[in-house]
Order: sequence, then structure tokens, then C-alpha cells
Amino acid sequence: MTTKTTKRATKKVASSSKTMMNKAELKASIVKHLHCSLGTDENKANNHAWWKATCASVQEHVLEGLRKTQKSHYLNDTRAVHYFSAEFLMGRLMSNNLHNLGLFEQTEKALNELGVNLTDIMEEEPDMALGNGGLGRLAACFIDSLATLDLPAVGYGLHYEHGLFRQEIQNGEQIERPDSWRDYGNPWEICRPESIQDIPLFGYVETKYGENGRINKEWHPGHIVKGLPWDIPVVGYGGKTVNVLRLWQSQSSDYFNWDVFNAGGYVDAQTENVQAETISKVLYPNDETQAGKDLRLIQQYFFSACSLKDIIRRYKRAHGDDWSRFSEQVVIQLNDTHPAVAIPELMRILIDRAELDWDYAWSICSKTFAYTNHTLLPEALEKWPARMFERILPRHLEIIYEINRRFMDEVEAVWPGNNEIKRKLSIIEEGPDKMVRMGNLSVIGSFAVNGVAEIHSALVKKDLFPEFNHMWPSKLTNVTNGITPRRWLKACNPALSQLIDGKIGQDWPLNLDKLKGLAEFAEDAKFQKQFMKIKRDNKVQLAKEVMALTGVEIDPNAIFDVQIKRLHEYKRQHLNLLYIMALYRRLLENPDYDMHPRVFLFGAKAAPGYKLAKDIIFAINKVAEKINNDARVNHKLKVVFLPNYRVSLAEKMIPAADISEQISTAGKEASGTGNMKLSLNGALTVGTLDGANIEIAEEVGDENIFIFGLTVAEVEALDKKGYNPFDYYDNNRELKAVLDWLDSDYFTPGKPGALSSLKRSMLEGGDHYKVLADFTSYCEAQSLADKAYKEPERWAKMAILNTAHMGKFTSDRSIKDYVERIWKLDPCKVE
Ligand code: 8GP
Repeated sequence: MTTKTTKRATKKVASSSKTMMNKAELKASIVKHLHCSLGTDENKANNHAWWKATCASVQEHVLEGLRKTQKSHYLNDTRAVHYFSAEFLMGRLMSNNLHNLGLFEQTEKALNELGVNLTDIMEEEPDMALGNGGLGRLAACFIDSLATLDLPAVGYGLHYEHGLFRQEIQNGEQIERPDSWRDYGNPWEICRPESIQDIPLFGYVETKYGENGRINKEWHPGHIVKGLPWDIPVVGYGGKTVNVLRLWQSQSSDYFNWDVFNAGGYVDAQTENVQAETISKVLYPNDETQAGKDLRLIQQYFFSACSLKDIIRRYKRAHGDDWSRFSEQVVIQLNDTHPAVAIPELMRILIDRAELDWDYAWSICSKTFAYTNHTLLPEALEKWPARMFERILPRHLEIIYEINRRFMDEVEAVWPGNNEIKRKLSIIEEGPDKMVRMGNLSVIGSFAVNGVAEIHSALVKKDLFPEFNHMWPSKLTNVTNGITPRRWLKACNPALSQLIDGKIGQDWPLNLDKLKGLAEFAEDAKFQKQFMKIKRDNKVQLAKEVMALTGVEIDPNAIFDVQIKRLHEYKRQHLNLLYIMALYRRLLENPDYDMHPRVFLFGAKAAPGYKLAKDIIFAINKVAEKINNDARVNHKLKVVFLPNYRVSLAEKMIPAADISEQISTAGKEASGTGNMKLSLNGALTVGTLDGANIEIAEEVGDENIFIFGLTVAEVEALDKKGYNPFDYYDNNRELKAVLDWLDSDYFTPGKPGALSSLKRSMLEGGDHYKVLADFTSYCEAQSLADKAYKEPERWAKMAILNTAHMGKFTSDRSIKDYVERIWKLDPCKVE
């Protein structure tokens, strides 16, 4: 199956096919849309109007591809994967769609002749930031690869009115503002009112005794909300297969309550509307309050239930009421536990609606779902109070209890009389407030469970789910993450892409292993020069962006050291900060301190309720302010925190990075994908042996990466022995000095202690993430990186070899692994 996929995929090279428009036609089409879709003309149109007209013109091709794909899938009655995810971090679509259709250059030229710059108008597109971090961007890369490999797939999620918040930095602090990405419409999406779904919530369950002794359960819901689908076409590279990302928007079922309104209840009449519409309002509502928790579970159920109904409607169209082929046609991938409630929902449909018996229903259900785990952090493994579950989804809780009861019998058979193990594996966590463990439910209800990098999957087996692994040894597996090289090299780094095209041909975006061909030029002086010139040009570009966004001037000759990812203690942005402070001290103590000038660039959003993460952002900004304005050091050291980190900003930072910071505590970062993007673009990793860093090191070789810090085993051993951060604080003069500096008012004049929470977390707080333990080794790795950068040829060689050895990390490989190990899908060619 996989070989078939590979062969087919390699034949394709993105080029504008004969059915695509040529330059003159494109020009005419864009102008036509300017006139007829936007009601403006060339003299009046601003960049926004040109962007929209160009989208409309491109969308013509996209929709034609979509129609053909859907027809083809229908006629071939294909098995398809349904990727359920609360997040899809799509970013901007124009550049990607143009590249995947092979229309980029044509369009650029057509617009040029119209006096319009494509790069400028692409800046008009708001990011579709319908996600938070790695898991959401992974989903976006995966649907790109699925379409590219001609695999039948649908992405299912929520059509959030507001994506992740827009981050502003005021006086160094993160301020969250609503992200209104759709204020002026989204030209890529199509509303599909014909596929609206009704979703029940709340209410009670009635037990009915039917004929032949069958007990029937009837759920009488208290509310019905409507799910309105919006389709975002997903264009594969080569432009043939166009799959769909279907996102659900919630609406009140009784759009306007006339009765209540006429009786004088002007406000009440709107209340139900407002409540229903809240469901798809925001991503990850704050769940510290009960209302927030309710909303999250309702969101999860809402999009899972809409999607299942949609899948079943499509299945029934081809197979009627014959359920026997359901799990042959349908596989559902649960991206984390967020959509796990789909498991009892399918059981409910099969038992209560289709009236199948339990065993048959369960045999279908447990062959349909597969689950990807993205984190080992206990706080990220979802649990919902059983009482709340019962209030919102009363029938589902009953079904979960029954799944659990039967599962406990299986546990009893394996470990007779062992209540300890039963307690651990039960879907229901006992205690004063019973909780529903969504992780356990996902494992029990899925036929496959995967981690996202070798080490992570090994830890899932060893530490997170060891008993499940004992019960079902082949259920737990690994699929190492990947990234789409179309967006993360071809589109975001056009100059490097062209250089690569010239050396090894143009089909590397479909066959990333081909990049290996660059290795033979790693020591070629001319190639090194070209490679590093592109890096420098990208740095000049980024420097302009940094100036525009922050007013800070940075020197493209400095090392650009980049840490971009969500702000979390385990990712240790504060370890980076301590090193910056140490360098600052060294420079103050010795103005001739030998270091290549370096600019530290950060991009990160902190979860609104995560106080320490916000304190770290504040500290980075305050240290940056001081250093950037200190003429004694700022020719050698600068620090920039770029506000509102998002996909489109990553696309500018990654091609310009020299150093990639991947410095999580070993065992905490499931995989990382930014590490792959940066390395692909020729940045060298300073990283721990964590997540996919380990596999990156294997690919690029130890001599082309700066590995430091405790290993997973060493972290475990240290914890066992008893970790005391004061051991490091008391014994390292420099570390003590920088930590104490945080207590002073040096960085926050007149406000001593404004940065103390960081220090406290790393000392009295126990330094859960071993920042102090890894500090010395991190400094050493950074010194080695500095030394290497001072040898331009050596650096160029290392950078080239990083790009050359990233073949493994294409998301096409990840998807082929999923197909082979889990989904068992066949490609379906679209003619
Ligand atoms: C992330 C992991 O942290 C990252 O290592 C991995 O590369 C990525 O998933 C894709 O597999 N995890 C999350 O984004 C995550 O757990 N998000 C939950 C908060 C929703």
C-alpha cells in the first residue's frame, strides 16, 4: 500500500497543468473578480481588494479540483480517514494554494503586469489561527500531506469565531486581544447550509422496556443546537486532489424566539441564541470556572457529534442500513483526547438509534477509532467531573459506565483480584468527585494508539499506559511527526528552494529524501557561499520586519538565535533567558569578552491563565529593554520578543534563523515540529535529547547539532535521588548571580522583585523542569555554537548538512506511516 502511494506521489511535480490558466487568463480573471465580485476597479482597488480578487480567481481552480475529488471518492466508494481535531493552525492559504496548484509564478507575473506586488497582497490575509500550538499545526501539515498523497481524508473541527487571541505586548506584558480573523470574510471557505446537523444536549434519559425483553434508552435532550458546516478546501501539491477541512459553527436551533419576544422578553428571546453561539466562539475557553469547563466539554461533543453525523450520512448514502462495512470504510483519528467523546457517541448511535446489540456495536466502534497522544504532562490529560458529564451528556455517561464495566471484566481476567490496577485503568477515577478520564477512554475505545516521536512513544508505553500496553501489546505504536516541506521550505524560503532546485532538481518537495543530494555540496565553497548568502538575505528581511514590529535594530551579521514555540516552563524559555543574562554579565565584567554578536529572538504566546508563563514573557521583555539600550553591550547582544507569534510570523523567522533553541527538559517535549522546520532551513539545533531532537541528531549526525543536558534516564535518576536546585545555585557563582539579579530592580527600575517569581519557581518552587541542573551544560553547548559560527566554512557545511538530512521529517512520511501502521488506506487518483 505504501509503495503504491510513494510511486504515485513521485510522478507528480507541481506545474500549472493545461487546464490551469495562463498569465493572460489569470490577469483577466483577477480583473473580472475585482469588477464583478468586489465591485471596484483597478484605479480604486487597495491591496486588500487585490488580495480578495486574486483569492477568488484561484478559488475557481480549487473548487473545480474539489468537485472532481469528491466525485472520484464517491464513485470509488473509498475508505477515508477522518481527522478529528479541536485545532487546525492553518495560517495563510494563498501562498500555499498557489504553490500547490503550480500557479505561483504565473500569478506573480500577472499581478506584476497589473502593477500589483503578490508579496504585498499576501500580507493582507489574516492567519487562520484556529489552534494553539504543535498539535494544531501538525493537523494542518497532515491534511496537506493527505491531499498531496491522493488519500481520501476529511479534517473535522470547530469554526471558531475568534482564533487564538492576538497578543500585544504593553510595558513588557502580554495582553490578550480577540483575534477577529473573519471580520472581513474568508474567501477560501464555503458555507454548506444543506449539511446542517442538529445536536442534542442536556436533558434526561428514559428507560423503556421493549418487546422481547430489550431495554431501550431514550435521551430527551433539553437543548438542540445547530451545527453549520464551513468547508475549507485543502489543495494537495500538484493540485489534483482537493480534500476538505470541514469546520462546524454553532447556531441556535430556534433562530429567534418570537413567542418569548412578543410576550415582552426582549432579552430572553436572544439568550438561547447567545448560549448556542458561544459554543464556537473561542478556542480553549478558560476552564477555571464551572461554566468554562461546561463549555469545553460541550465544544468537544458538538464538533464530534456533528462530524459523526456527517460521516454516517455519507456512509448511509452508499450502504444504507448495512453497518457491517462501516469500519472498513471509516477510520477516525482522534487528535489528542479532545474528540474522545465521539467514542460513546458512536456507541449511542449504534445502540439507541440503529438498535444494534452491544457486542456488535462495540466491535464496530473499536475498529473505527485511533488515538494520537501528544503529551505526557498530567495536567494536559483531560478529566471531566462525572456529575458535569451526566448533566450535559446523560446518556453518554451511562454508556461510558457500561464500557468501563465490561473493560473491568477484561482487567480482572488479566490481573485477578488486583484492585490497584483496576483503579488505575478505570475510565472513572474514584474519589469524592468522580472524574471521567478521557485518556483511558481513548485507549480503550481505539484500535491503535500512537505517540509522536520514538522516545515519546516509548515513554507512553513505559510510563503512561504500561498496563494497557501489557494487555494489548500491538495497540501502542509510534508515528514520528513531520512537517510539510511545501509550506516550510518551498513557500517560506523561495531563494533557498530555487538554489536546491538548481542542484538536485525540482521534485524534492514530494520526495524530501532527495535533499540528501545536497550533502555532496556541503564542502563546495561556491555552494556554501550561495547557501549562506541566502541565509543572510533572509536575515536582512527579518531585520526589517523586526524594526517595523518592535523598533529594535538588529544586525544581520550577528547570529540569529531563535526560540519560537508556546510559552511553557517545560520548554524552558527561562533557561535561554538565564544564559542571555549570563552573557550580559560577562560583557559588563569584560567588555572584550570574546563572542560573536548574537541576537536572541523569541516568539511565544502564554495561555491567558498561566501566570508564570506570562511572568517569563515579562522578564524576557524587561531584560531585552535593558540590554538593547545598553551601549556597553548592544553591539554584541540584542534580545527581541516578537509579539503575536503565529504561522505567518514563523514563516519569516525560520528562514532567517542560525540557531534553533530546542531546550525542553528531557522527557517532556513529545516531539516538537519547529525543530524540524528550523533545521530544514539550515539552522543548527542547540537542544536536549528530547522528543524528535533525538531523531534529528540521528539524521544529521552528532557533529552537526549541539546536544546538551540531562537525558531522560538522568532526569529520572535525579528525581529518584532527590533533586535540590540549591545544590546548583550554591555551587555556581554565575548562576547564583543571574538568579539574584532577578530579585533586584536592575531590569525593572523602582520595582525590585518584579521578576522574582521566576527565581522562586527555580529555587523554592523546586525547579520542576531542572533548569538549574542543565544550566552549565547549556552554556557549554552555546559556547561551542559560538565557536563554530566563527568558522564560516564549518558553519556553512553544518547548516547545509542539516537541510540535506531532513528527508525523514516530511509529513508525507508521517502520513505514509499512519497509512501503513494504522489507517490502511488506498490512494484514489483524481483524473
Ligand atoms: C504538542 C507537543 O507539545 C509537541 O511536542 C508535539 O510536537 C505536538 O504536540 C504535535 O504532536 N502538544 C500539544 O500541542 C498539546 O498537547 N496541546 C494540548 C493543549 C492542547
